[in-house]
Amino acid sequence: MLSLYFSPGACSMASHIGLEESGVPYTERPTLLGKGEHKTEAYLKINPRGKVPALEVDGRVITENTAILTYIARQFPQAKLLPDDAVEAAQCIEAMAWFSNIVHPSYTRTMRPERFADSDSGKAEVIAAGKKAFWASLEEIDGMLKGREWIVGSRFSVADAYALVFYGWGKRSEYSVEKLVNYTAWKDRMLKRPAVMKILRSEQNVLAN
Ligand SMILES: N[C@@H](CCC(=O)N[C@@H](CS)C(=O)NCC(=O)O)C(=O)O
Repeated sequence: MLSLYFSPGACSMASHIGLEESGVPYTERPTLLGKGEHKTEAYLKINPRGKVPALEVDGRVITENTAILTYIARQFPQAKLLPDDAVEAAQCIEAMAWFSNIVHPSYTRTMRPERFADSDSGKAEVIAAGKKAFWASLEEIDGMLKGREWIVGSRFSVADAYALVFYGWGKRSEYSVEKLVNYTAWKDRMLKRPAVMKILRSEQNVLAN
């Protein structure tokens, strides 16, 4: 029995897409960040860090997209969500760790500068540095996709599910994502996947329009 705690528009979309791609049944537990539902006593029992996503597996909980997506891919191998080759599988996890450690936190600086500085000028500097770093990450992802159809290996993997979050955030925040030709062509390939489109629509993501 799987239950996914997620908030539309948040990074939890990566795990949401991964689960949908796996084809296994799961229960959706929307936990709306905008309404503070991630800070309620009930949710803090699920994830004491107060973050989405969280995946409940028969009463036990996994947090962090990288761990959730790796679990889904390994638990449901028939869905082929990790490359077969051991090095490529590790590279898939490598990409997700980088998304989580570097790419996501740079965007957080642009949206939540008050977590990093107190003064108005300090916050402005945090936003500017975050925007620069986030754009550099988008360009790096564009480079990773040069001459390739998928982030790692020769087919869709959970790393692709995760990479779509940042293209969507870039578009939502009016970065010039269309200039990233490889990333944009890959995004168009992603939109052809029924599971991806289903989640984009259900989360009312900007990429579904
Ligand atoms: N490294 C974590 C990041 C989780 C995270 O920061 N989630 C955000 C949404 S994008 C969140 O729940 N933020 C709520 C908050 O910080 O108050 C992961 O990949 O799962």
